Amino acid sequence: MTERLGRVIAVYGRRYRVAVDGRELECVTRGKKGGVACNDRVVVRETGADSGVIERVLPRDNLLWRSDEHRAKLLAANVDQVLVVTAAVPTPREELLDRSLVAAEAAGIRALIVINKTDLPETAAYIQRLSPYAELGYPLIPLSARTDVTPLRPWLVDRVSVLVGASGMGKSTLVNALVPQAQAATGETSEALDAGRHTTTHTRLYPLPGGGALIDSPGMQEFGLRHLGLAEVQAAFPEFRRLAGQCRFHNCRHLQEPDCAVRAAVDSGTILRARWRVYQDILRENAQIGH
Ligand SMILES: Nc1nc2c(ncn2[C@@H]2O[C@H](COP(=O)(O)OP(=O)(O)OP(=O)(O)O)[C@@H](O)[C@H]2O)c(=O)[nH]1
Ligand SMILES: [Mg+2]
Ligand SMILES: [Zn+2]
Repeated sequence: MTERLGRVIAVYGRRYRVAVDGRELECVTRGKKGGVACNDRVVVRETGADSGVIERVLPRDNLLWRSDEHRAKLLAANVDQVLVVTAAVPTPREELLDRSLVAAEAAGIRALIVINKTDLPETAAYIQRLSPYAELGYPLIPLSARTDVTPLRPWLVDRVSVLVGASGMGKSTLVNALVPQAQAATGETSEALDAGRHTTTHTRLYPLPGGGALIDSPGMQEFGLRHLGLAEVQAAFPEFRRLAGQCRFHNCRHLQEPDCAVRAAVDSGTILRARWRVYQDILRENAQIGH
């Protein structure tokens, strides 16, 4: 049968839903190839009325992905921005925020921080805590997915945005508020465990009524960045980039080297120590520094 161009709009494990000429085909890939991400542009061969095979993935503008020691986990391709969704409740692991930002930077995708659940009293202090991120260049967008999402709307027009964050932060609630017909499942968080319940199980793209699209993804616990080399990790921290050329050694790793401008900034409080720790953790995991 004929080959057609399509766009991947949902990823369920190794099965894919592909939009082709206004129709949706259930697809698999041929053989064990590299992997397909949500919003990939693909060439599909139809194998039945509602089914097809992805023959190949067209070149990507960008790719947001995670990786651990075993494998790559593709989040989304060809996106305009990453919306890192966080909230004061359930208590987030802040590292996840930093790692999401690093992944976006390394993929060359701009990142915004959505602080959800402003209707909760805990949120005011959390917004304060995250204010240094605005100085790093990441817009902070506080809102309540339950009561008012208008602060986010202007950021979304005609853009493809992927939502990432821990379980229970309210990504799917946000999708439902912005895409009335989405009907994405949302889940109660567990107060006892102070955690989400991993309600969303697959990645899915929802077209926005005014143009653009939102990609919802399953809540993550870890954000592995094994695929990044030293230079890429360093370049993914805007606060390090500003100090480029100011360390004594041109190849300074900003660890224990003498006269390191980054460490001086950490000691003086201009760079957040927590982010410098995340930087070291990433290098350690990737075996770029010893223990
Ligand atoms: N108070 C309050 N609760 C919210 C808000 N947004 C979402 N929630 C609640 O937070 C819980 C988790 O919401 P979900 O949208 O399922 O969270 P998620 O990020 O999609 O979670 P996963 O799919 O597991 O990754 C639900 O009980 C929501 O009703 C908000 O703005 N305020
Ligand atoms: Mg969800
Ligand atoms: Zn240095």
